[in-house]
Amino acid sequence: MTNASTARDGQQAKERGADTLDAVIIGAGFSGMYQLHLLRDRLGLKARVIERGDGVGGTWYWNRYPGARCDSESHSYSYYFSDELLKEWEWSERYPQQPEIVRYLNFVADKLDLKSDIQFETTVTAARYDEAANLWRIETDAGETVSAKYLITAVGCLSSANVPDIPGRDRFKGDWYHTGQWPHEGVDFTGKRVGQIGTGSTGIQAVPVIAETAQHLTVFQRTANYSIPANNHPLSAEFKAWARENIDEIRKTMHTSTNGHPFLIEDRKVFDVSAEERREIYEKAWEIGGLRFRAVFQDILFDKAANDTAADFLKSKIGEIVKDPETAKNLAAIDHPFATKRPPIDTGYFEAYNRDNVSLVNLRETPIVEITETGVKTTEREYDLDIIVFATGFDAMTGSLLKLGIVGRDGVSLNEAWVAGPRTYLGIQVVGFPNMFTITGPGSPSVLCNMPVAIEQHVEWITDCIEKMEKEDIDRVEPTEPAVANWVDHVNEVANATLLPEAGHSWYLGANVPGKPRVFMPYAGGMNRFRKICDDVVARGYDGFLFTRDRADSRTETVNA
Ligand code: N01
Repeated sequence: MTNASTARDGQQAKERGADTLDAVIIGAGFSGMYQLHLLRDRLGLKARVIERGDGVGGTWYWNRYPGARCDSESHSYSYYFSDELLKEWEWSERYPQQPEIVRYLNFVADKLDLKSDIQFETTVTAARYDEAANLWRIETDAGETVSAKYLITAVGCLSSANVPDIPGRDRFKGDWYHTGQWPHEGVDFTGKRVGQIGTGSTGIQAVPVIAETAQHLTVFQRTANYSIPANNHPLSAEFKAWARENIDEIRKTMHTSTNGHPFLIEDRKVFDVSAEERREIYEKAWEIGGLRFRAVFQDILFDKAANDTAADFLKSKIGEIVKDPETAKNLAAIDHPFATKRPPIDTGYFEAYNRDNVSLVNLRETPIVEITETGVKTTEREYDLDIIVFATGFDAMTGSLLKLGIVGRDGVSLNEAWVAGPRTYLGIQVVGFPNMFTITGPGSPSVLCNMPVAIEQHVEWITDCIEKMEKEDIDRVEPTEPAVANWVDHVNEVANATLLPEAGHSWYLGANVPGKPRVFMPYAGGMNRFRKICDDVVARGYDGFLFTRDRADSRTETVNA
């Protein structure tokens, strides 16, 4: 399989003692699995993945809520490092459902024999940098401490569930669930009065499915949201053959595109065309469905007037679909420009409100006061419920990292280092945390990109960096403070050049978690541009990174300045 497996017994690995690993990777989703494969099978290093769940899948292992489906098209939601894997796996639908993604990741894990080096059902409780030994000491809830030169976090951007601290939450006598911690055995809504809080991408997917069996579903909406039909459908034999035969072309498009999707953003601007033509373009994009809608004009995310045309079109669609005028009005009362929050795509979301057993509560008009023993109480009335579903999102991008108990040089924790918000260089490394790499960390395109594309780029970059270190006997790498400062400025600058910060309550800004610093976290400059920046950094001798080596006289020398 791939050139990666040829170096399984590579010599670069230093002997670091039988109980010391070269690398510990935290998390067995898309990123941790690929990182394990490259470190173990390409570099020949001793690497272990530590994973909380009892199986691979990461985000998709936990997010088993009704209707869970990816919004990247399945033929692009795959590893592209191996043609063999691509040819052997067949997706069944345009957008893959959660169980199929987990099956896919198990297929890859088995094919690459990854599970033997994944320690399941183990939670990392702390990771401390031991400066004298230049090792990370990783503690787990199994009571063991594992030591490794490299610590690589592959914990995903949307893995730390945000369950809002609504007064009375613990008093509720019925059952409640967060969509990101869904029971593996599923939840039976038959004949139940269900309340769902949250109408982000998750909530919008869950509503139509829960509505099918619940006696009644009450949706509590705080911020109204745009949604575009997924137009999901089974993939034809022709399409599957086309995808298999055009791997290079598809990969090239994904690597060239701004968001890592298998389509490019059109060059034309909104006001380059007449109002009539624009309407036709939007109509056609609505029919095609999915995130391609956002790509029909290049200035939707940059020019408010341009954005308004898309926003108005999408709001008008809500009015056309939803029969009850009051419900339609509340659903269309959207307060932010289109695509400034992650645009959900749906299967029958707005249509669900035409069912007799679905109703909407506009929390902007009647906010939740408390959760009672029997339901949810707003300023207007109490709703009796058997089940509450929290589709309330995540402590995104930093939450899962900060939970790991990471402590760097001089005893400074990551929580202390990021007290005013995350500061990284390229989303990959943090000052004061030598040899720690964060795959798709804050400051990288990650969530603004088709994730596997962002993940492959980061994992390959990290692997190349570690390979250099192992070949050249380098002991440490970490970024310089000026490089981090410049990068943080650049991340802000590119975000501020877009309309993205206008969604003031978005999780991109950390605004959904009380007390979290408001910092625009993902890199909005585009995946293609980011890839080039990372390549240029390497071409300039890892500009902005400091490599150091311990000498025999126990002094430390700088390998590059
Ligand atoms: O979370 P969200 P999500 N009282 O934060 C509401 C990815 N994803 O899980 O907007 C009442 O977007 C909150 O209201 P408001 C994707 O990147 C992908 O839906 O803060 N309401 C909002 O409506 C996505 O963006 C896929 O006012 C409260 C909702 O809960 C990301 O995951 C599928 C509340 C949270 O929306 C997160 O999506 C699913 C409170 N106290 C997810 N607190 C696909 O691939 C929060 N809310 C398709």
